[in-house]
This record gives sequence, C-alpha cells and structure tokens, in this order.
Amino acid sequence: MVNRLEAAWTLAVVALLAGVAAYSTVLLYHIDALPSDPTEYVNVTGHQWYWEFCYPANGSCYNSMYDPTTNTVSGGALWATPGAEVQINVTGADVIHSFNIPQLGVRIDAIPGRTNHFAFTVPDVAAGTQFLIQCTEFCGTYHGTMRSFLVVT
Ligand SMILES: [Cu+2]
Repeated sequence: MVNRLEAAWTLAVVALLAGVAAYSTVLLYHIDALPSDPTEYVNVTGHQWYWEFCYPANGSCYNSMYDPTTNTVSGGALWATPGAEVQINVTGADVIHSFNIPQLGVRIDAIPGRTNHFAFTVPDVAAGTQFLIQCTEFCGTYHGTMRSFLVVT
C-alpha cells in the first residue's frame, strides 16, 4: 500500500517537472526568436566610450557622442519609426560593453569578436520621442556617460 502511494507521488512530481521543463524550453526559444522580416537592421558597436550605429540598408555609420552637460547626443543616434521591428546586431570594438534601453527591456552584451542578435518593437509613440540607451557593463573611465538615444522618427 505504501509503495503504491510512493509511486503515485513520485510520478506526479515527475509529470509536474516535465511539464515545467517543456513549457520553459518552448518559452526560451520564443524569447530568443528573431523576426523573419524585421523593418530594419542596425549594426551596433560599443567603443570606449560611445556607441556606433551602422545602417546596412544604406551603408551609413554614425558615431553617437554623448554630452552629459546638455544630455544630448551629436553625430548620430539609433533611429527607428514608430511600431518598427528592429533587429540589432551587437558587438564590441575594444572591451565588453552592454547595450541597454531600460524603458524597452532591451539588454544585450557587446562582446569583441562575436555578434549578438536581438530584436525589439519600437512603441507606437510620437515622432521625436527619445529612449535612453546606456552601457550597462563597466567598461572604463567614461562608462557612466556611455549613452545615446533611440530616437523615434
Ligand atoms: Cu561601455
């Protein structure tokens, strides 16, 4: 009698854990999935201490320089249209950085010698809206001001 009870609760736990494992695996693949046809691709490179954005669609690259005294960037930014599906291909030029847009839940490491891919959807907001981009991996003296903006165009 005891043996049947033990077998029953063992099987119940095994079934529960198998269910959780299957669900988590599917969910993890779904989270990492890239869109088959994103609105735009942007190649993002972290440098000490600025972000470089390259737009393969027209072959242009911009070094986005942040000025902490005015909280503005010059030279370029990450531009995207409202509702756009943006795939970013992220790497590092010198040391490990991390590309982070806190308001959109975007965070992906920028590692020299490899390219990490991530996709996100730009919120449907008015043109001119800006979202802060911040390096979130300590990368040297000016890490704290290694910022830029996602600018909705
Ligand atoms: Cu950095």
